[in-house]
Amino acid sequence: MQALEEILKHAEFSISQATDLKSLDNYRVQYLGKKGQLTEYLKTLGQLPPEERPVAGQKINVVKEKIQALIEERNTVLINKLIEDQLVSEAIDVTLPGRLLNVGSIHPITKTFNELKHIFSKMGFVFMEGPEIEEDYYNFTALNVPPLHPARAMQDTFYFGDGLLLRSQMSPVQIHAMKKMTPPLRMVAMGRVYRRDFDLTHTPMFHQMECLVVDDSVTFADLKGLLKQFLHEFFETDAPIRFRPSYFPFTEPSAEVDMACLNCGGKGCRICKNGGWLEVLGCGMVHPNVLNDVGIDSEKYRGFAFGVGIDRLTLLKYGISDLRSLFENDLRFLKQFSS
Ligand code: 2NM
Repeated sequence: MQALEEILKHAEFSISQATDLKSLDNYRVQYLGKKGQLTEYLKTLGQLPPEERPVAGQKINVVKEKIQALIEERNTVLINKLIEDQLVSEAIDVTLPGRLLNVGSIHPITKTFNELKHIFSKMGFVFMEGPEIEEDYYNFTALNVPPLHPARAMQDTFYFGDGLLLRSQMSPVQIHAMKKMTPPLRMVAMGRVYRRDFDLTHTPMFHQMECLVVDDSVTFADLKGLLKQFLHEFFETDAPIRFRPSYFPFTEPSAEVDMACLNCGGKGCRICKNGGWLEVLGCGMVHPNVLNDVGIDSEKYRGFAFGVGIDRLTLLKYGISDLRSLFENDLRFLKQFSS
């Protein structure tokens, strides 16, 4: 009896000192396991005189239940502590500022696309599209550039053979439109064009906008007025513009248009290569051959057209010095256009 009290006292002490579930389980084995101290006692019951056995057995069971209860109690305490520790260590501070989402930005070329669409829609132009793979006829022949004409060498073209090519300008879209519709016509075609050019200022794919008006009495003065309004609105400036005579097979007369340098105002700088002027586009009155070929009577109707490089417009407007940065998709560059 004395010894049982000793075991209980020991058990009470050691169980209360158990700091984790593993050591608590060790105590369970030590007292209640198959070879545990109490189990050993139960085995010795047989050696007692028969009349003492019930009392001793009862006493052992009482101690056993007490120890079981102690372990149970300690177990609950340890598990609660474990949960509490976990709650503390995994706590989330909901008052910390959130991480910013990585928000995308509109590509500068797309920005220019959108602005051009806005400007020309307001002026009553419709936007039309066409295939990037064209027939030789729509890209050249219908534009007054017959086979073997030297003007074909003005821009090197990607040919597929079988009379197919990658369009080298947006004018084939105008040819399709003129064949389908009847004047008066005010239309714009914007999109990708392809030429065999690759250096500091040329990429084999670039973007062009071509604009066409066909009506019974349009003149070069209308073209000048339209271009002046367009350039001033797009560049948000009233810088002077000038027309220089030029040559395109599909227009007569033809001109190239310059705008006073946006950077130096015409004094001469690195951007305008000290000339004071920036070349921005080509234009002219649609050649009678072109009108007649698409079935528009050149005695009754006139047209004017211009073509402009969207990539170049974008470089000039945003002061970007290297054309290639438009095509590299470097996020550090693109992020600057996120507003
Ligand atoms: C330019 C310059 C001048 C042009 C002509 C035509 C068409 F189809 F009506 F004949 N579309 N675009 C044209 C005229 C394009 O690009 C520098």
